[in-house]
Amino acid sequence: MTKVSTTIHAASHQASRVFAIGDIHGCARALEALLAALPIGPFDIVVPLGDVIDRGNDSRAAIELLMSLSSRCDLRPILGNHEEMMLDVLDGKPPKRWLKHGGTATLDSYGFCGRLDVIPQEHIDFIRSFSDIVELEDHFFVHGNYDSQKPLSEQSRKMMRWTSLIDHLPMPHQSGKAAVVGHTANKTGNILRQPGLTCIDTGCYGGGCLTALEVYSGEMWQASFLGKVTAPESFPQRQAGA
Ligand SMILES: [Mn+2]
Repeated sequence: MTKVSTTIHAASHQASRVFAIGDIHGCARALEALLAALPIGPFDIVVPLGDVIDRGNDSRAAIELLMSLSSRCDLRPILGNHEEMMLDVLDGKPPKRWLKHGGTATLDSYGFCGRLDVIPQEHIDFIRSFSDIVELEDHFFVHGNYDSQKPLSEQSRKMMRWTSLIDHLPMPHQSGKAAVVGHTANKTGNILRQPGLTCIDTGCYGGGCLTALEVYSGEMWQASFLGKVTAPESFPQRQAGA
């Protein structure tokens, strides 16, 4: 069943912002630099869009960074297809598919030497707490994709976490809410913006960068794999409209 975490964001609350963060994929150095640059306050909502783990060199540290972030904002992580594969293996499914998709890097970051219990239970509990969808008053957040004609509570696992925007570029959702997604990487660093849909996966693992977007202002922060941050004032096209 779809786990929708519904939060009605109080738009009148001036102190509250909503930051979405793209696919981290174990790039802990980029995440650490990005989090240090973001002006996150205790009333702000932060939505990592999933695929925190796999492929990059430090999934363990990426998970730890998010766990500590949860004490200083309203953190609402989304489950990606990579977390789904990890949890499937922890639940007893064969590991072949996960290992083939970057799971070995995650296991290495935990010092795996044959036993899955090297992964701390609190990390597993944290990942199990991730939502399929986070729904606010005017936006919703999902890892990869959606069926525009189905209610958010009826989206399929395959659509939410596995379907690329290259295979299915959806129309605006029937709810009228704007979607913010990751999963389909654009390694040029450009985010995809079209009516009702924004994709901020800029492929940090594999030559791109890690993007954070404040959804109301459109302000964007990006961190390179090595942690060099570009802040909103450095994006001239945004300053012009400010
Ligand atoms: Mn993905």
